[in-house]
Amino acid sequence: MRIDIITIFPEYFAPLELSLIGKARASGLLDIRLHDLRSWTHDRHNTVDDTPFGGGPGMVMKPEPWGAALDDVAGRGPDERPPRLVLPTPSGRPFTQAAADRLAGEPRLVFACGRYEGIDSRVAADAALRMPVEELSVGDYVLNGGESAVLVMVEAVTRLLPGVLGNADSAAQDSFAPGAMHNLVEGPVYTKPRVWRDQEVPPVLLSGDHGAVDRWRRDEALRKTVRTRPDLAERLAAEGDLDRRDRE
Ligand code: 6GU
Repeated sequence: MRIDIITIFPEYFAPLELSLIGKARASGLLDIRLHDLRSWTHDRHNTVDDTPFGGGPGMVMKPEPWGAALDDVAGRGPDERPPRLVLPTPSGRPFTQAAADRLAGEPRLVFACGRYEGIDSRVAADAALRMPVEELSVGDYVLNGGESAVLVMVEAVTRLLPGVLGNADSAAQDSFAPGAMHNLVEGPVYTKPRVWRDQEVPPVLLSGDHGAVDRWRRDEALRKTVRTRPDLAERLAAEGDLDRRDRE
């Protein structure tokens, strides 16, 4: 997969050189390219923002540098498919595991990181004439810019690519595995020692009874989901994925 990120803070993405994503890049599995938006400005101050038409607080990102950047970065050869353009914004549709799965199936993604009060709205409308465009939000809170949201999205998407996770982690991609966020949140987990600061590991985990362990894990995942994500538990109940005993 190829990912292009356009930003006024390329340094923000240094973490993408670490750990599994860094290894996937080094091995050629992942091609992540960073672009400084200011290299598409022509004035002495490399201006990327201006005051909003209609008044109001803050600044809006100017369309010209964005238009030129997207022409260069998201342009395509004569018989190539254009990339999918992702615009991180708190006003976008929610970025969910399902959205991550969908984006992981794309050969090319371009992320355009807005700052200030956002990017002049004509940029998305113009890009949409040539490529699929979607606005995505990582949650109901306000960030200073799209950069940290793009770090989140890139990590959630790239860990789904074949070969990016080690074998031990591949099972986590099973849509019914706890932690995959397709149905339940993950319950408690334990490792050695068996007793730590007077706390014992639940005995069922030491029983060797794999069926009992599976049932216990599902029960604990359900209890945790009801406690921390009543919204998820409600939806599962409505979809008939929980039987009555599970909900009690
Ligand atoms: Cl994608 N961008 C910004 N600036 N704030 C956010 C967000 C994105 N998602 C939630 N808050």
